[in-house]
Amino acid sequence: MTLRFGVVGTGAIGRDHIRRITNTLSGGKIVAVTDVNQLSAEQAVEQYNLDATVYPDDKALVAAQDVDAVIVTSWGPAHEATVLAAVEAGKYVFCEKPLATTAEGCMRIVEAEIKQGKRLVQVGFMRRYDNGYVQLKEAIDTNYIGDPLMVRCVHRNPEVGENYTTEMAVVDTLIHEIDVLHWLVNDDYKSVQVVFPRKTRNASEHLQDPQIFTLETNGGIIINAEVFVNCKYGYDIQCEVIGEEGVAYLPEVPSIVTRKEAKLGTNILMDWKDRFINAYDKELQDFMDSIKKTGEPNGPTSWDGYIAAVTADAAVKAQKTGTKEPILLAEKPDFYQKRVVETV
Ligand code: NAI
Ligand code: ISE
Repeated sequence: MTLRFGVVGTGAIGRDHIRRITNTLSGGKIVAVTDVNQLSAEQAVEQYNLDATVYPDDKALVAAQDVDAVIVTSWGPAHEATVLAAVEAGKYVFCEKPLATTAEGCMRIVEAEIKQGKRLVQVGFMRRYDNGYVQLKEAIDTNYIGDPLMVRCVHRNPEVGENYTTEMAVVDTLIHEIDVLHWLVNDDYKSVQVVFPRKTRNASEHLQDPQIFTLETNGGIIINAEVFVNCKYGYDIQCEVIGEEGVAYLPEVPSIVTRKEAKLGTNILMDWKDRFINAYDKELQDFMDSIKKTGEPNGPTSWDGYIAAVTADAAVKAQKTGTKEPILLAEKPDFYQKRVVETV
């Protein structure tokens, strides 16, 4: 069985997912596309030589008889409406982060999904599929480094566009750490605090950059996460877990090492698309395989989308107050308790 996809939003990552489903992965086919910029949708069809219909909007695409699953890669504020329409129509959804821009919006999706009686939604938190994070998790879950006590992370981008704001450091960037870290250490967050080091002259007027977040879990693990989106030198993701019996590091991306002119050198990637290319492939392949095998997707859930939104809200508040802000989650519904997510 081939899963027939409709794509809402044919920008950067929308096209990247179209490319991987069309050229790299197996079991899926793009049959429909839409974008508020119709020209972009038409160009995507042409670029990948798709046998796909261009729809005027997400509602028409969701309603199309031949669309089994919807990929949501529009701008964040548009996600909720499309996801809700697809879930209410009983269609599968792969939604890029954020699931919705508010915790209330995520909760509406959670409720709509529960009403359908089965999992339909997977959120594009791809780091859970990254080999390095999977190995880190194994070191924790097998108790190889003992109980985790502290985590230190770095999320650096070489630069960002003019429209990137202080808040986006949370909702666009830290959101990946927010998701992957609670999964990694098997604990929920309790509070978050933010401090702003001296600002780089490379950041725009409306962006405080870098920022340092301290998250505390219910079990007392302290996580320090730096977001620095104008670091200039590369796209750099680091993570170190300090346990009672040892320490585990996220592996560096393999690259040749050169010795030249009295220098030892190794390359650093510049683009997030390259850093997590295998993880993006794996998450979508798993989405398709799992639906075929079990009738439900297996990756990050709507509830994970909700946890990320609540945590992001508290972090944005902490940016403004400068104090420790509590992270208060609703009780996890039984519907998601039963569903154990395995992404290895
Ligand atoms: P983009 O700006 O390149 O593309 C978004 C596209 O969606 C544009 O072509 C725009 O015209 C279209 N669009 C906006 N609202 C729409 C609507 N209501 N209906 C139909 N089309 C609409 O943005 P990009 O970088 O592709 O990001 C898209 C989403 O993916 C964002 O939510 C972003 O946070 C997420 N993302 C996730 C990444 C990850 O690592 N998992 C990486 C990059 C983006
Ligand atoms: C971008 O939107 C992403 O999702 C990338 O994965 C992330 O590393 C980057 O910082 C974001 O701006």
